[in-house]
Amino acid sequence: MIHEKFYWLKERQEALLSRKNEVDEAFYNGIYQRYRYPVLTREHIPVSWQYDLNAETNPYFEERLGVNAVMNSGALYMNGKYYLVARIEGNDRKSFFGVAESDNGVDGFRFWDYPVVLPDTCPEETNVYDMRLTKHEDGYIYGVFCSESKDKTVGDLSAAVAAAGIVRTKDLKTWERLPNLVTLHSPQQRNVVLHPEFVDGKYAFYTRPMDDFIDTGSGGGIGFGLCDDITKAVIDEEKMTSIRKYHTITEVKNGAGAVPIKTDKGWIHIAHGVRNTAAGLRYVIYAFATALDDPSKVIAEPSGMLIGPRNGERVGDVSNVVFTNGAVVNEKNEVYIYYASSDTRLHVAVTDMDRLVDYVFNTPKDPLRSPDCVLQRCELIKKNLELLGQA
Ligand code: M1P
Repeated sequence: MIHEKFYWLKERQEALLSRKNEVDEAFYNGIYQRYRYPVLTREHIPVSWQYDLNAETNPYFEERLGVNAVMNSGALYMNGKYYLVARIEGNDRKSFFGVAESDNGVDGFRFWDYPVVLPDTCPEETNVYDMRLTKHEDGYIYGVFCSESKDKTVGDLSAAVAAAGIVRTKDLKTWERLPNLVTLHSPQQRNVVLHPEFVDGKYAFYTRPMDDFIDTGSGGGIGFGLCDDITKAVIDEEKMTSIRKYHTITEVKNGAGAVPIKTDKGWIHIAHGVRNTAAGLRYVIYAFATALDDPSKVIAEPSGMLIGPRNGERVGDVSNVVFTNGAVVNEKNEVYIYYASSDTRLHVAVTDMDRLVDYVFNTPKDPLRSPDCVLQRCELIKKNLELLGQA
């Protein structure tokens, strides 16, 4: 017999799933619009994933397999629908993936009946998260994610090794697991993204060379490497693309985010940058562009952040974080950037290609020093005051 509480909980969830999202009118920057409600939260997880519905075996209708957070999601726009492969973190701290689908990209996301069950080919793998979905010109949809295992070479119980796991699919239902990416010169990798086109006839990856699980150490920023065979992906040379710089939003580390978006002027990348503060690390989202004929060469890098955590977004399991690993463009050239806040929930910011291109190519660069930054701002003010006739 189904427990009566199930119907109560289901009705409550239905109200959430059918709630219309609204543009957050209190926010304006001309670049994108924020939305009032997150698009995915732990409350979006189907009741049947968490509760035993049987009144005999669960008389108190207690949560049996709770979910703690729904966050960093890969994104795909396909056949008029918006798909997210969300990172779902159970109460047991292990993450897994679930596909959620929506007709409009800003609300109504519903998870499919079952979470994604990836082929279990790596016995050492303990945790998986942050899948980037690349619709590659070879015809497959690739999922590149962080595959984490315990570092057994040191005595520290929490020491871990991060590698890039690779799967591919045609329908988000059947997944083929390929061997993890091997980078010959970087001991660890996280935030790896597959470029959607062949480069010089090869598969191209954005990497994030790391000496250690948390610290990038000597890793200078976002790398770029080529490999001949994705079924045995090995990268020798990692060239640097967007590099970390002193006293900027990327000082501590940065990492590729969404799959690059192709525009007439270049590939637009939406990535994350990390700096340190007295309250711990602060993660923000920034953008840059690389050349169409050389996707490793940065040709534009607007100053500062594109999206930072605001209001309630600032607080969560890992506070003061916004993080993206998915953005899509629809046939109207609208751009949906999915970003998680504080490792807890997922939001959307919506813009369009013209605005995004304008932002990336016309926002001034970071002059890197306060005296130059203030001069840059004075120049803007001067022009404006002249225009206003107040100079
Ligand atoms: O906790 C913030 C983010 O930390 C990691 O990002 P990075 O590798 O750049 O430090 C990731 O594990 C990410 O999942 C997480 O949101």
